[in-house]
Amino acid sequence: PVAVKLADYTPYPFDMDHVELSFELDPDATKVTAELKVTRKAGAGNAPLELDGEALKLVSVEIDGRALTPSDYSLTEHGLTLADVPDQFTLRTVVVIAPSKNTALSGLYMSGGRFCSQCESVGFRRITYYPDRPDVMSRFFVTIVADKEACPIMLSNGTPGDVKDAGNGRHTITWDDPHKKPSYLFALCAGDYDVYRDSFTTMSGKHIDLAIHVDKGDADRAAWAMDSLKRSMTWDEQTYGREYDLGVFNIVAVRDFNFGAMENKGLNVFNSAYVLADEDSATDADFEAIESIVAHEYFHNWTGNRITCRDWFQLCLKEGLTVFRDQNFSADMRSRPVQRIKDVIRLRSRQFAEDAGPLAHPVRPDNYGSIDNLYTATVYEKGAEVIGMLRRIIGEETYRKGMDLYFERHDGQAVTIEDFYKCFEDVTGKDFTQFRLWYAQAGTPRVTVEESWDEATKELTINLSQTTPPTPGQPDKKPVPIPLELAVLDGKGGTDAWMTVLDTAETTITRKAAAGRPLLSVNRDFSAPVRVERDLTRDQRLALVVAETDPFNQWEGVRTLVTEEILKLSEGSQTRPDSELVGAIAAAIRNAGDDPALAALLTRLPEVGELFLEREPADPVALHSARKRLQAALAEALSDTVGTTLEAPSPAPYAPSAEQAGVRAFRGACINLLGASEDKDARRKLLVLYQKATNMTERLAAMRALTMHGECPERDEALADFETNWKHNPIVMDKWFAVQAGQGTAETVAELAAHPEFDLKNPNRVRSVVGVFSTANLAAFHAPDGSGYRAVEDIILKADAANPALAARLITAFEQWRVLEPKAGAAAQATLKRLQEAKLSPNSADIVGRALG
Ligand code: DPP
Ligand code: ZN
Repeated sequence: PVAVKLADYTPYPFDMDHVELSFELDPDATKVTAELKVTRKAGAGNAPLELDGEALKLVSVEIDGRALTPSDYSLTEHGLTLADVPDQFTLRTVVVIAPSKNTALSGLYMSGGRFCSQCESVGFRRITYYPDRPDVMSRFFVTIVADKEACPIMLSNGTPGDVKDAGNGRHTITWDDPHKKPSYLFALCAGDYDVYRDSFTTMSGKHIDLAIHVDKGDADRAAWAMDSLKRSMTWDEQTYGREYDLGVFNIVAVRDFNFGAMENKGLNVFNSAYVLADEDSATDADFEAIESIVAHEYFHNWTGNRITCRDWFQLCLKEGLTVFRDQNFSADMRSRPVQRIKDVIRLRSRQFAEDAGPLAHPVRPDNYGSIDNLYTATVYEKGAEVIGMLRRIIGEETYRKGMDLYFERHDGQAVTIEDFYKCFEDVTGKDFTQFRLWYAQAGTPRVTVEESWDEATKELTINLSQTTPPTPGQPDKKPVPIPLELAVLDGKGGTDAWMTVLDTAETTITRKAAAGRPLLSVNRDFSAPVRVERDLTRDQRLALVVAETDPFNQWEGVRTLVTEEILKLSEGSQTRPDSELVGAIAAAIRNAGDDPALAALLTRLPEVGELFLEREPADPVALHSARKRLQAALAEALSDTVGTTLEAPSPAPYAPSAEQAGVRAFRGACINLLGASEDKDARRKLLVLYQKATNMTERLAAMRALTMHGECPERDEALADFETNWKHNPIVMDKWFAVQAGQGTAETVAELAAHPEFDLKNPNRVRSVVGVFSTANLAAFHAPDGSGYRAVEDIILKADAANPALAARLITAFEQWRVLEPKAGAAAQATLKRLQEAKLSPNSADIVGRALG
């Protein structure tokens, strides 16, 4: 594919401020009529009218009621161009599309027999001819005509008019969205749903009707999503002063969806996995994910919809900012330190890996081959970290002032990162040019910390330096401003904390201590998304963990210790886990008992993928085995705690509260330790835990722990029982597939792919097998004989033919081939080369090409 470049941006030469769309819904042949009021912009010369369009059957084109003939326009597979058009006119096009044949899940398609749409980024051009770019904003009027029986409910953006009879068993409705919006925020859903309804009164007293549309029989399972929505609405009022701006807010859950969810104006469409939950069918992690995704999409109403992106290079303008907002919402709903740790785990395992490989790109890229491939951990997660650093540097109050100015100045506009930062420059009087390097430079900065102590002056001298490694197309990097929260600790709870912004390559700080040599705590609360390198001995690290007063860094200290231990075990410089270290970690876990959610996180060992970044070449098989040995040692050291924890009953009656979830998280961590335990009785205990579980969190934990033991009758019994009980619930069955893909071998993948319920057309199902296997079961995926790659190659090829966005995402699992031990590395490279030879979609070809480099 030809790269699109940020530097080539030019404004669209026409305004299109009024759009009337009419849909005559039919799965095989939907007629779409579009009436666009077009006005040439002043100074736009005699530019032609260029409209995007893909996979459309053009029926007619009219200008101001006059029919055009094919000689009046040029039609290609990418769009429609009209060379000579007046300065002001109405364009009317009629096209026919086939939602039932749309397997790409972009544009208008069918899911579960209902109509649904997904337009971000460029799906609208698969609905009608249109300038499908975010800087063209229009007021949309949408008329839907559909069969009364098949589609009793017809939804689009904005405010609904009355439903009227349309003859022949059909009915019709017109939706009016008063807020101008780009085409990617358009949505249409129609079909037969059960509806969970509620309402909300905004801070200025406006009444909003809320509704969540789900599969028949599922309405009760939308209660948590609704509760999350109302809490999100309140939070955005209280935290950002943002009120909802329409009389209705609709959510539709669909089973077949490429994203997690989509923030269409007034009509959010969700992957049903992020809507439906109850104690019996969903885990605490599911409840937590629903809460955060509902919030994320709702928060987009202001950061994304009211103010949108000028072009797709600015994607982080809405995504990074909105992730930052949803992370803070979750922190306020739950525990701030626990939320921070989880966010950092996610950042490290996905974004740091991306930043270190061939797909590395800046938070705001300056070119792309395929826009679908830009929805990355870097844009989302690192984009959120950058906003977090901004807030840390200027302080919460000033951050809020800058955001207020941003909302006031740019409401109704499509803007850039520069526009956003101009607001912060205006409220602070500071220059953010250097700070914006965070948007332009790829790669994770490394901060090296060295310290020396002068006993005579009682001064600790701290030397800080930074470098950012080269990334594709960016050999040399400049220093970025890194806000580092630091503290010296006296070991008795005394903490002298401050923040330093490291904005040069190197700096030296001295800090006076009252008494003896203090311990230095660095990057507290993970104040910057960097890798901190410190040359400390194991004993120094242990002392730091004990003295630490920042919960994040306490966890971080334990993580560093276990990481070093796993590396030693994997390299053979040590054969057995060091019992002193294991004892110290077990003690830290027991001491954290009053915060079980934190204790659960301390019990978690870094995943193999996180360890890739620590050593090159990475040997996933050796790392996996080392990790297992350490986990078994920990299970033994904590066997009493595990026993007493699991003998106690699970909290009852069940509530998805943060408090109960914390208790269950630690119970889950104990169940997981039983999965690693070499105790002969562990499997039997796990089967009993599985059978007696009163909620999905513990039931699933027990089943997963059983699969950690490999093939055994107890595992088979649990898997068979689970399948029997849940075979009619696809969201729960995704877990059944995922648990097996997460532990098994290439053969397991082949078996799962041959299962009658495996469905290549359903992204959740494909991801629960191929996605989980290739990102969470790295020892098997990167097997040196290439068997793991062969297991997924064919599935990826088949998926690509139907759904390129899905396939391209799956291929990113190969991005680390260069850091792998030679055998696996060669097999991965060979697989990528075979994929390159195959006829791939542009999306997948883009990833393969960049991965091979
Ligand atoms: N639906 C995706 C998200 O909210 C893309 N906007 O992140
Ligand atoms: Zn988003």
